[in-house]
Amino acid sequence: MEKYVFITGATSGFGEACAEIFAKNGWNLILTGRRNDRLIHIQEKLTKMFPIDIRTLCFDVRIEEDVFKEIETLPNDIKENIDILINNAGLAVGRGPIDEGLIDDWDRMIDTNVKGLLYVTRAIVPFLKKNKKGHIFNIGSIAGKEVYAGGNVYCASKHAVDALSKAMRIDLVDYNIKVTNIAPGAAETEFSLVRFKGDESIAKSVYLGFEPLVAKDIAETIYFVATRPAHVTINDLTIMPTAQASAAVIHKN
Ligand code: NDP
Ligand code: 8X3
Repeated sequence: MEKYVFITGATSGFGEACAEIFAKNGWNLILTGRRNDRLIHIQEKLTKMFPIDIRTLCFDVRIEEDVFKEIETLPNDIKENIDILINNAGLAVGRGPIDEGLIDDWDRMIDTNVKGLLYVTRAIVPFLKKNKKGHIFNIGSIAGKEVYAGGNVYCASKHAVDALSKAMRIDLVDYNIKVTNIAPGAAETEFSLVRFKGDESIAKSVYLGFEPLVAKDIAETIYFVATRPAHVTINDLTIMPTAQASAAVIHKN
């Protein structure tokens, strides 16, 4: 198979799990993130297991110049064969009332979850458009459908992703490009460790007393959506742990 899947935030969580499932099914990969050691490790591991081509690009999605410069380094025949873009890189930083929020935390979330997603999309869409086909997955969140106490700016950034998914779908429908918004509930990845700035005990406590989603649950769903027939598109999916009824309601034992 010639086709490539371009994944942002492939160094852990959902992005890494997507790399694994697409690799297992014979897709070539372009893996991106800031932690180059992890990118190389995943590249080496999957290349040993599956007969596919894997490229890695190490960049911070917040730095516009680096996003375009790094993507430009890919050979033309690879860029032209990108079929799927998974806009997954993202994070929450901090959780608390609006009047106590740290401006730097807000900037990190908006710059990564909204502006970074836009930069990568702007760099990749011309190749999909030229092929008159492609599929963009935007990883939103239940936080992009609802708001919850202390979630203010993270929720706003994911509401922006939700809006962008709808807008992209309209802008790209004439080019046969599918756009799917994926909105997960609580999933145990490195997400809470990042949100609580490395505090492992708070991060672990988020998932106590119920069975959260794991990264593979999201990756399997994305793979299912990506492999529907050409005339079928799934626009939006909210995926929750069974114990979670809404952003703020989780049944805990
Ligand atoms: P992880 O923390 O495990 O993964 C986040 C990924 O994003 C990492 O690979 C990280 O790579 C990358 N990333 C973060 N900031 C940047 C940046 N500035 N530039 C490039 N890459 C970056 O968390 P998840 O897998 O859980 O999160 C993936 C997505 O899913 C996020 O958008 C998150 O908001 C969303 N989400 C998560 C949920 C959850 O409960 N876990 C639920 C709903 C949505 P690196 O550090 O190497 O740059
Ligand atoms: C991550 C899920 O509920 O912490 O997007 O916002 S939540």
